[in-house]
Amino acid sequence: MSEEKAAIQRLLSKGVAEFVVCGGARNAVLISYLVAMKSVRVWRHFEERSAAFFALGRTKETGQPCAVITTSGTAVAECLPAVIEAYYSAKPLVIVSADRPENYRGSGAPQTIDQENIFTNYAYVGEDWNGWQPWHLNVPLTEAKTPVEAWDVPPEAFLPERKKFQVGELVKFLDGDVFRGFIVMLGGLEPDEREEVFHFLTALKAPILADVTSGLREALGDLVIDFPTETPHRILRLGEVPVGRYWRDLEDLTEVNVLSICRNGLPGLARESKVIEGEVDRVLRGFGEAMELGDINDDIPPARTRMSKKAEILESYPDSEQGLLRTLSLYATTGESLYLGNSLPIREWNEVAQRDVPYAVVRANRGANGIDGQVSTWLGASADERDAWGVFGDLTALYDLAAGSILNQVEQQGRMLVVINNGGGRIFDRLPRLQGLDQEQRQAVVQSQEVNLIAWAEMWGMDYLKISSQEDFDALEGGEKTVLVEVVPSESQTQSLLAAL
Ligand SMILES: Cc1ncc(C[n+]2csc(CCOP(=O)(O)OP(=O)(O)O)c2C)c(N)n1
Repeated sequence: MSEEKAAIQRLLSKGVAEFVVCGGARNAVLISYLVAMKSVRVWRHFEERSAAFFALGRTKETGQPCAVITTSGTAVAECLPAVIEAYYSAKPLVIVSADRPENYRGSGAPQTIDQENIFTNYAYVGEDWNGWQPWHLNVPLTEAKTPVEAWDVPPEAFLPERKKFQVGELVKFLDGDVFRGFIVMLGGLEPDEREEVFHFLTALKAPILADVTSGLREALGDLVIDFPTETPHRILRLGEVPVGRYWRDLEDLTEVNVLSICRNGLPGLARESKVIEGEVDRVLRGFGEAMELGDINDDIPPARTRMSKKAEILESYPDSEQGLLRTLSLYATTGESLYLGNSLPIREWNEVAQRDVPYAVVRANRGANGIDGQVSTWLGASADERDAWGVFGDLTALYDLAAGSILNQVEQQGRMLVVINNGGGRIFDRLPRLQGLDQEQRQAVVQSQEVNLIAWAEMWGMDYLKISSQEDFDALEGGEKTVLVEVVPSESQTQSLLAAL
């Protein structure tokens, strides 16, 4: 069997059934075999960084591994950011790098770098990949010629190792002194974790600080609070690290006992806290029926008054960033899925988005909090979906300009690529500890920019709509092609609204 076939066979035996192939000569035979195979799905991308994030998006959607095939040299290195994101979100991203034969190593010959173990501890290398982290398969290849004979072997089922966990810590936690204040913090959840979490929390009836990426915020209704009235004694965190400010505050609130239940087993806090590593739904099922704890600190305000003050302020500044985002959140309920790109849109969505209608699917990349590869991850995760909505900051979008090259391979009907163009990384303007920067320092941190996004739409054949006031929403409509929706908020209204809030 050829070296290429042997490598593909190894991937198939681990359940890899989707591939994103990137161009090159050294990997051309590998690509040729894959493209000819009927039993695997193949995507094409010219840029390895975006390709790897796209593949990560596929793993998020399917729960199955997806492999990127690269040539040798720096092409492999481009996959590092996606590998890191996959590592922290425990996703089966696979990188297959063609390499020059072993005797070339250290020679300085063209396109020859030291690529064995290039991802260090972020990717597994070896025979016993367990499916819970990225896998790097480096394949030294002699220069075989095309064409190759047709060959097709169906992939085996993907069977990640089952996580082993103890629920004793959770039993103790819920049995302890919860009457001194107890809240739940809900971060991003996997789609198959949501139902069990919903049942557990509706039985528990404790107040919940829920991120929109949990996919449960709207469904949990009145249990969801904006902020705790008093510092609670205990916090149970479920899913990914929550995006809101309160989680960061917890770093210093060391008197609060925190127990996290999450897939990557990382506490998400640098100070003392407890963790149970496992799929959240399986851990909760292992625990059994939750007893009602209720709300000891009266954190849950009557539903009707909760949003009314905020709604009033939003109405006074309709064309502020938050005002436009709120209207966008109403339109997005018609979508099949929602993806939130970077921190500020997620935070603002948490704060001002509508809460009456649940979004069918909510996704984000929160493993390492990078602003890179976000558009590509969205495209991968929603590749087969109509009416897919993605919302990104302007720098986040600019980071992933090559993402559009794969648009013609994904479903575009009703697709909405929304960019909140507030002229740079405005999250830094909102941080109290950065308020003392002078003008020049601020520009360097915020990276103010004035690009013309119409050109990006033209480049990849997208339709384009600019929204800078509420009236502009009248023209917002999905079509056959992706619509790039550039939202340009009024800076003065945003500042007034922030002051009022
Ligand atoms: C790869 C990477 N580089 C830098 C950062 C630091 N960072 C976090 S948010 C942000 C700004 C994002 O700006 P933009 O996408 O315009 O969103 P906004 O904050 O304005 O909503 C930056 C640079 C990061 N998270 N990831």
